[in-house]
Amino acid sequence: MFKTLFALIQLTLAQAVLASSTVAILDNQIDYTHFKLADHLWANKNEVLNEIDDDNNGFVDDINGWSFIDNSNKLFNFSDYGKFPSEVYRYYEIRAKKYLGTITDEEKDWYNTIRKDEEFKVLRKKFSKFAHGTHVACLAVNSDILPASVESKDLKFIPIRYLGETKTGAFSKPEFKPLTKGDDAQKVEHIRKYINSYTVWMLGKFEVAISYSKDKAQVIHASWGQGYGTTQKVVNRIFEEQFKESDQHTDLKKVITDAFIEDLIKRGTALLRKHRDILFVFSAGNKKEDTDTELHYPSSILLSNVISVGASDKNNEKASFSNFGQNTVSVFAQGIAIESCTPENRKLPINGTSQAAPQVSGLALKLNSLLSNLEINSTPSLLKALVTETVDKVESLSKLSAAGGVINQLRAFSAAKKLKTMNLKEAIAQSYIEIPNP
Ligand SMILES: [Ca+2]
Ligand SMILES: [Ca+2]
Repeated sequence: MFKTLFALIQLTLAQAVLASSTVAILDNQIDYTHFKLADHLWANKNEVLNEIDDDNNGFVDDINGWSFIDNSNKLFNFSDYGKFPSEVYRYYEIRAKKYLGTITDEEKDWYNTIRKDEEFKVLRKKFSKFAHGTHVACLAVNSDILPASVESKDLKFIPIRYLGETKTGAFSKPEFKPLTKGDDAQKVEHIRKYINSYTVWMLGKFEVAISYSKDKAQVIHASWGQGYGTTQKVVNRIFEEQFKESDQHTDLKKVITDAFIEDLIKRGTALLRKHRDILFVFSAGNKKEDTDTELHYPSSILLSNVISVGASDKNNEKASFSNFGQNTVSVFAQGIAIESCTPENRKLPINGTSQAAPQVSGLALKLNSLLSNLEINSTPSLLKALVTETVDKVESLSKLSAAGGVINQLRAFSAAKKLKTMNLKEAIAQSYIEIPNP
């Protein structure tokens, strides 16, 4: 009798320690009421809706997350519901078919016309702000494939409204005001100072969001970035405003662009190095660029707690649009016609590294819970190793990424389970025997 009771208590204790894992998603607004997300929404146990900052973290009533854009707990603009015509949805569906090779001639004509329409471009940008975060969030907590002992509800996300800018505070973008007096050298110095303030702004807001998330989440996810081309555009625009020209100072602009993006990566590295206990997962970007040489912030940051994700296609080849980098892209994940949630309980297939990366965050969450359940100490570098060293190895990806392949969830779970009885190297080798490379 006592033996049975003892066994029962043991069982209850074991169930009690089963661990949930949380990802903070830094994005646009997220429709957390979507039926696929509702069970996964993080809840702040130390906060109630009473206009008081109960947990004294500086954020009043942050019961489910925070909007740094509204500086409030308003995580989604429900007034945006119903604002987008069916053409926008059709556009994404047909674009997915284009990349899958199943597009018809009639659809191709429609697609090629509408994608060049200026009014439609504006609408698409608005739709992206409306739907991007929700699409990403559903992929990060997707539980179609789970390891034994991990349940769907164990995967949690914190919506962080991060993209955009505000009028005041850490999220207010510094404004460039051209120097009206002085010589060229002084004007160039003025530009350099502005770019420094821009870098400080970008890192500052990242630091604020990390500080908010760090004691709540094991993973911080960012499906966004600033590539070399965007950096160049920022520099060109400032030169235009300062010198009222667009085709001079070519060499100087390049020097300043290079220094700008290098400094972003350097200071970003210093920032993330301070947060070794968090795993950061970044999308590599969609500009077909080599992020080893054309640096992409923040995904070109090289640290053991950072995973940069490129997009692959159904044949495990690089998706045509995806960035790549033998050093700076850690791994690939599927990024074509990825079906996931959009607001208003809808779904849509969308292409992008934005879609590939949250699958890696999701895998890291599952691994983190699995390791906890196995009573194995989970660290960002162990999670990274389990994600990147259990890939489906692909010859063509070996020069385009550090891991040289595409994530394989089941093999990663297999390796994690084996850590109970063997070291990481052996566990990974055994996982390839259990699930052979295709
Ligand atoms: Ca609070
Ligand atoms: Ca409160």
